[in-house]
Amino acid sequence: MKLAYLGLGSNLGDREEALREALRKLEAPDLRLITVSSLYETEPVGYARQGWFLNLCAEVETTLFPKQLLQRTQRVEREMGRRRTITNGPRVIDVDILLYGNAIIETKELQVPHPRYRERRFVLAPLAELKPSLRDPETGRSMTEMLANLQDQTVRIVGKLS
Ligand code: PH2
Ligand code: MG
Ligand code: MG
Repeated sequence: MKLAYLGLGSNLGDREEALREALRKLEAPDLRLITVSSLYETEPVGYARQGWFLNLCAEVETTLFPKQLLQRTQRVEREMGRRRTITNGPRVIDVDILLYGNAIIETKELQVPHPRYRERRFVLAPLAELKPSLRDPETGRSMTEMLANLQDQTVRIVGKLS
């Protein structure tokens, strides 16, 4: 069993329902949701001409190996009609593997920790809510420390998924 952290985001259609559906589809006997963060409404990062996102993070317990976990997240994205178009552009659903235990993985198709999560308030705010003292396996810095060092990017808690 490993603890992993997933980051989910949506900025097209019924964003809240997309997050709810993705969590439902991810869960299985080999992947259990432990805790789901609050819902955050977040300013788009990387490509400004798109709507604001709803983001959340989930702590999951899984027997899947990292590649299998990636296949699960990609299957859910595909089933929900995700099309790969503009980098960082609008999407119905995005499911990213942020952390997988203390693993450091550098392959062509999968990098863990997620290569950009340390600069993203839309990831660190919900992660710090789930586990403020959790440390990045590469730098040893806690989620709270990394969050404190970020430039502004607007995020606000809008509630919990029902
Ligand atoms: N995802 C991106 C790029 N930019 N901005 C916000 N606010 N939330 C996201 O989930 C997001 C983003 C690429 O996956
Ligand atoms: Mg992403
Ligand atoms: Mg992604």
